[in-house]
Formats: sequence, C-alpha cells, structure tokens
Amino acid sequence: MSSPRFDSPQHRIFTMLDVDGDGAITHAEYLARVDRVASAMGRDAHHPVVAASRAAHEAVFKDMDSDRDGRVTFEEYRTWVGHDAFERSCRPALGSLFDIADIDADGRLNRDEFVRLRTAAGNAGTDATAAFDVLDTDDGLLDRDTYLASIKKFVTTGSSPMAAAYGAGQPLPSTHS
Ligand SMILES: [Ca+2]
Ligand SMILES: [Ca+2]
Ligand SMILES: [Ca+2]
Repeated sequence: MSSPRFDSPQHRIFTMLDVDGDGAITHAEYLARVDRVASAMGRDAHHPVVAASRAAHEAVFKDMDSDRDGRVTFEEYRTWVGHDAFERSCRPALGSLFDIADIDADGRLNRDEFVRLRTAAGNAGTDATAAFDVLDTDDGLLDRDTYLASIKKFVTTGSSPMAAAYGAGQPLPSTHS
C-alpha cells in the first residue's frame, strides 16, 4: 500500500494509469496506453498518428518521472500534475490519442469512437457513454478542443462533464490485490 487512499481527480487518474495497481505507473504501463487505443481503433501500429502519440507519451513520462527511475509514484504524479503540466505535455498526449480515434481526421469523434477511445484508455464503458452524453450537446459529435478542455477542467478543478468518464461520484473500485 504505497499510495494514499483518497478521492480526488488526481487519484482517479493515477489509479487508471497504474494498470496493475502496484502503486507506480511504469514506463511500459504508460506507453501501452497508446497501443491499446491504436488497437481498439483498428490503427496500424506504424501509422504516423500512432508514432506521434508514442512520442508525445514518451515526453509526458519523462516529465512526470522526476527522479528518473522509470516509475511514477503517486507523490511524483501529484506534484507534477496541474495547469502547467497539462499545457506542456498532457494536452499533446491526450490530443494524440484523440487523433488516433479520429479516423476521418475531421477533428470530431462520434459516440462510438469516443467510447472506444475512453474504454481503451481505462474508463468503464458505461462511464464513457455517460460522459459523451453530457459533453455532446447537439450533433452527436464531440470536437477536439471541447474534449481537451473538459479533461483539463477535471484534472485542475475536479468538476467537469468528463468527471463521469472517470467514475467520479462513485466509490473507487477496491484494490486490495
Ligand atoms: Ca503499476
Ligand atoms: Ca520516479
Ligand atoms: Ca471524426
């Protein structure tokens, strides 16, 4: 038990990124996120948008792992995350995952694409569906800027239409393993 158990946006996101629940986000865990999204969207692993996403995720990991030991602890993550880190490295990385999911490259995702993206990224399918329905106010499509702005708002304030995607408002799943 190495990470404090409390309910905050930072902890929700950390828990999602620490896929095996051992208290640290490893480099392999973090980069696997790109492959999971690419595979969920039927993208070739060598497609330029996938390569760009991998590079963006490498940059985020380097930025997060302040002591350079290849593992990002919750302390490191919590110290790092926020407005500046979001603009410097989260925005390009999250935008690159959006681009992988945006098959027709028109800067918008439909409901199915959004749910596949967020599920591959680690959210529960029902939570992702709920988030899309809040985010999409008119035409059944979600644009890139709205998507990134809503994640930033969740990360920095905890209150955002994207909160539903992370299951905020519901208890965290038990991780006693
Ligand atoms: Ca881990
Ligand atoms: Ca570290
Ligand atoms: Ca599209």
